[in-house]
Amino acid sequence: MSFGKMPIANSFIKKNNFKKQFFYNMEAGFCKNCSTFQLIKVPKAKMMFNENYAYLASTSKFMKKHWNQLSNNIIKNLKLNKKSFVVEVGSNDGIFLENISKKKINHLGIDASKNVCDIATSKGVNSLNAFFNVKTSKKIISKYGKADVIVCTNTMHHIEDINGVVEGMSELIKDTGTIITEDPSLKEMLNKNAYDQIYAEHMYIWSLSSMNFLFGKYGMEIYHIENNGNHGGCSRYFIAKKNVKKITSNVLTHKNLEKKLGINKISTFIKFKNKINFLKKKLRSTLINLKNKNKIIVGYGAPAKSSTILNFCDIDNRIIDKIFDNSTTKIGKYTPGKSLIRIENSDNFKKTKSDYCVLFAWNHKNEILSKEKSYSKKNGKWIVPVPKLKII
Ligand code: JHZ
Repeated sequence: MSFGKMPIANSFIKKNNFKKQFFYNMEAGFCKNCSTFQLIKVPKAKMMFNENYAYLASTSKFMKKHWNQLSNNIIKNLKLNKKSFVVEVGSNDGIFLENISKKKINHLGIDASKNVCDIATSKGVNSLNAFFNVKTSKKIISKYGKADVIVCTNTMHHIEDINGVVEGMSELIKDTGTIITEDPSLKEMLNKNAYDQIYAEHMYIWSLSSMNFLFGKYGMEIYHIENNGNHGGCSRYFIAKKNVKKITSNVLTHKNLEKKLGINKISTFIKFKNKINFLKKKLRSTLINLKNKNKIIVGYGAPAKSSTILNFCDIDNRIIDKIFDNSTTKIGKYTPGKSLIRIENSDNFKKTKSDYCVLFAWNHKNEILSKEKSYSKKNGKWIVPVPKLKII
C-alpha cells in the first residue's frame, strides 16, 4: 500500500526551513508469518525522536485523567508499595509517571527525546534520556534491580528495533512482574478507516495476534486485554512470563473478533486500501468545492495524524488557511511536507472568522467541541475526516 512521499509527521517546521525538509516513500505492508501490519521502511529513529519532538502528551486533560486512572489501577490491582519499581518506556512529558512519583513509588522513565525528558524531570519524574534496548535494560538492572511493572504506552508502535525492546523488557521484568502496553489497535484502525494512524513514527499497528507472536518469542504471553476509545481505539495488553498468570476470557473474545474481521488475511487490507483511496478523493473534492464557493476553511488540532491526511490527500495552504493547536512545540510553525499550513494558538480560534473547520484531532472530538461550543452557534461547521467524512 503506497502513500507516496511523506515528511516526518511530527516535524513541524519554521518558515525559513521549508526547503530543508526530509521526505521518504511511505509504504505499508502485512506479514503473514508474524501478523504485523507495518511500514516497509522507516527513517532513522533519531530523525523522529530527538530534542525537537513535538508531541506533548499532557496537552489533553482527558489523557491526563486516563493515565492517572491507569496508575491508580496498577497500584491497587498489582498491589504496589513504596519499594516496588515501576519503569516506563517512552515516558514523554511524565504524564503517567508523575502519578507514581507523587505516591513516592520507585520509578524510572526512559525517553529518546531530550525535550520531553526535561519536562518530565521538572515534574519530579526520575527520567533517563535514552533509547530502550537490551543494553539500556542491563544498565537499569545493575543500578536499580528488576522491575515489578513495565509500562509502555503509545510507544510499541514507534520502535523499529522492536525485538531489542521486547528482549530488554523480558530481562528487566521480574518473574512475577507485569508488562502493560497500550497502542492504537489494528482492529479499530480497520473498523474506522483510520488511515491517518499510519506514518513513520507508527512503524507498526499492533493487534492481539501480532503482539502475542512477538512476546511469545521471548517466553511471554498476553494474559489480559482491555480496549478503550482513545486515539480512535486502543488496546491495553497485560503481559507476563508464560504460564505465570491465568489467561482471562477477554483474550479469547478479542481473538475471535480479530478472526471474524479477517485480521490475518491480505484481502482485508486490500479492502482497506480501496476504502481509504475513496476517502482521500471525497475529502479533497469536498474542500475544493467549498473553497470554490469562497468559504474560509481552517483546521483544529495539528496531530501527527494530520501530516498523513494533508500529504496523502494533497491538501495545502491554498485550501486551509491555518490550523489551531495548543502545543507550545507547534504554535508558530508550519505543517510539514507539501502542506505548509501555519499553526496558531488555539486561544485565537474563537476570535478568528471561518466557515468550516477540519477537525484533524478527531479523536479528541468531545473535548474540543465542548470547549468550542460557540463555533456552531456562529454557524461554523466542523468537518470530521475519519471514520467517514461528516459535516456537523
Ligand atoms: P493527538 C500522538 O499522535 C503521537 P497525535 C504519537 N505518535 C502517538 O503514538 C499517538 O499520539 C498515539 C491538539 N489539541 O493526541 C494537541 C488541541 O489543540 O491526536 C495535539 O497537537 N486542543 C506519540 O499527534 C493534537 O491536537 C485540544 O483541546 O496524532 C492532538 O494530538 C486537544 C485535546 C488537543 O496525537
